[in-house]
Amino acid sequence: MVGIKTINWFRIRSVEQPPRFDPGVWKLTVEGLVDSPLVITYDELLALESEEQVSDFHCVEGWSVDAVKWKGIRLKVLFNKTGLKPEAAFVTFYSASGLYSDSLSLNEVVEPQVMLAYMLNDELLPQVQGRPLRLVMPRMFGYKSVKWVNRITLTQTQEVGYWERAGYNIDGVSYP
Ligand SMILES: Nc1nc2c(c(=O)[nH]1)N[C@H]1C(S)=C(S)[C@@H](COP(=O)(O)O)O[C@H]1N2
Ligand SMILES: [Mo]
Repeated sequence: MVGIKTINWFRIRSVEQPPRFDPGVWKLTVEGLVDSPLVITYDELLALESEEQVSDFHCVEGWSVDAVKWKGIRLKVLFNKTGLKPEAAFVTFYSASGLYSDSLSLNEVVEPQVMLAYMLNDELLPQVQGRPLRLVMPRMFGYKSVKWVNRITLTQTQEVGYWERAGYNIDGVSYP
């Protein structure tokens, strides 16, 4: 398609410049309503128990990518390390840019096809597609799949994400 930048058949959609990624400095933080906050390095992330899946991707604009192969970690792997306080009910994913975020309920985040992915079609995520880590939530529209995730917080009420402040549905499945 002329004039539309595609990679891995995705149309690149970013409201911010890809944040710089330095594997020696990068950290992922899990905090909020957890028993013990967690900070892990990039090497530690790659050493966590990982899984692969093939799932479709849908953008609210009406384009989809079929059969995307992802590799990454399930959220449970992180939560098993941090423990969760009984009041924890929602999970927010923040981009390293500080500009973009979105959230899921704790139930949604442990659905079978939800993961934090670091590989796409057998390669490390391209920088514009979230390197080193992005959320994958195939059941919901693409705006839920936060790129460049480096901070995850557990809260009692749901945080409203970037596109939801602009009117998109917080449930991520129906048109605004
Ligand atoms: N950090 C960040 N994550 C983001 C976005 C963004 O602007 N910033 N856009 C979202 C939207 S609307 C879509 S459709 C997908 C697009 O993913 P892609 O750029 O890999 O095609 O990323 C989502 N995640
Ligand atoms: Mo999107």
